[in-house]
Amino acid sequence: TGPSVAVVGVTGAVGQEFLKVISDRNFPYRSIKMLASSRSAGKQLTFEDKEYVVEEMKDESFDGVDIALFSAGGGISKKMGPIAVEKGCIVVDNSSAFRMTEGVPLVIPEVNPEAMAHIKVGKRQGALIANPNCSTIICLMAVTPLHRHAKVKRMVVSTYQAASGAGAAAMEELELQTREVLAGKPPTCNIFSQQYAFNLFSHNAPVGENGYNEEEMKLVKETRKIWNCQEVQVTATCIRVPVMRAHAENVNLQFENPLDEDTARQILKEAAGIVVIDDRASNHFPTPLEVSSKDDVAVGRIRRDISLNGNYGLDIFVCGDQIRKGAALNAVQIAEKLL
Ligand code: 11C
Repeated sequence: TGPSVAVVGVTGAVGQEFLKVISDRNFPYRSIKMLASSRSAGKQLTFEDKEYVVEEMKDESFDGVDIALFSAGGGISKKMGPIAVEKGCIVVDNSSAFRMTEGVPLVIPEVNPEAMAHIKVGKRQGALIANPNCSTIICLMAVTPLHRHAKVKRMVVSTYQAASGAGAAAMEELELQTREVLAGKPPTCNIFSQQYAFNLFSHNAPVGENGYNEEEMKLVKETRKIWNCQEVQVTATCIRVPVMRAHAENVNLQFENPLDEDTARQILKEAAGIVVIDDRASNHFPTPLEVSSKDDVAVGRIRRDISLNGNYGLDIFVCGDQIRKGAALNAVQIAEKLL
């Protein structure tokens, strides 16, 4: 019983996490295909005590597949996503290829499951569902419960993003550079053009004409689509920090309606997928390390924005595992909702 599943990009950081999450959550599947590029084809892998051979992805790979979890980059998604859909497969795509395409739901299951309510598995009716960018998922997990209560008017996001967002090779480069710098050697810069270890820099995404990089614009555009709220004002500054796999974000919020910090803390404590870590006395707040490999997004530093009169503004600090809730877990939760 259960759907037949394909994992596309199975040898990558997110691909590997798809398998972990499927196993951890006992996601019911009838069969599972391990797909990748020709470079990885033929590799052996063990999953839930069974041996699999990684197959080179071809058009026929999707014959009879009910759900395909894609994380092999935007180019592969653009090329192979529509082919899979044509064959009756539901594609949950982790890339940015279709996020802003009209008619493609952009879903965080705790936030807007209604956007994909019309898509059902088992009917052999293909469909695309997009997984939002990791920074957007982590931000909106924390902000949406507050938005539902007091309506966000303006949001200022400052991110501190981990190496994992740039893939397994970036994580390896961070480790290698750290060793090199400690040994007094020049750091190897293959993935990023500058020293990453013991440093931080503006996110590596291309910078557009308005001075914002693509990562920042994703926060702006994806928030509006997910909330179905074009009028929300969003600005963002995205920074890459030498952390392995969890993103941190400071979010400054301005509301239309009043929301005091105690009520906000209570709302967040009751929100699905959120853990509140907000201990002022011992200065204990969320850290990337504490949320690494965890499902929940952590929120702390919940405080009234003193630059505004009354209870119309809050600052919060959010941390979430980039590979898990920022990518693989969110996609598998989407697949669970489809069942
Ligand atoms: C990062 N969020 O942390 C990026 C990477 O649109 O899926 C993922 C880019 C995307 O660097």
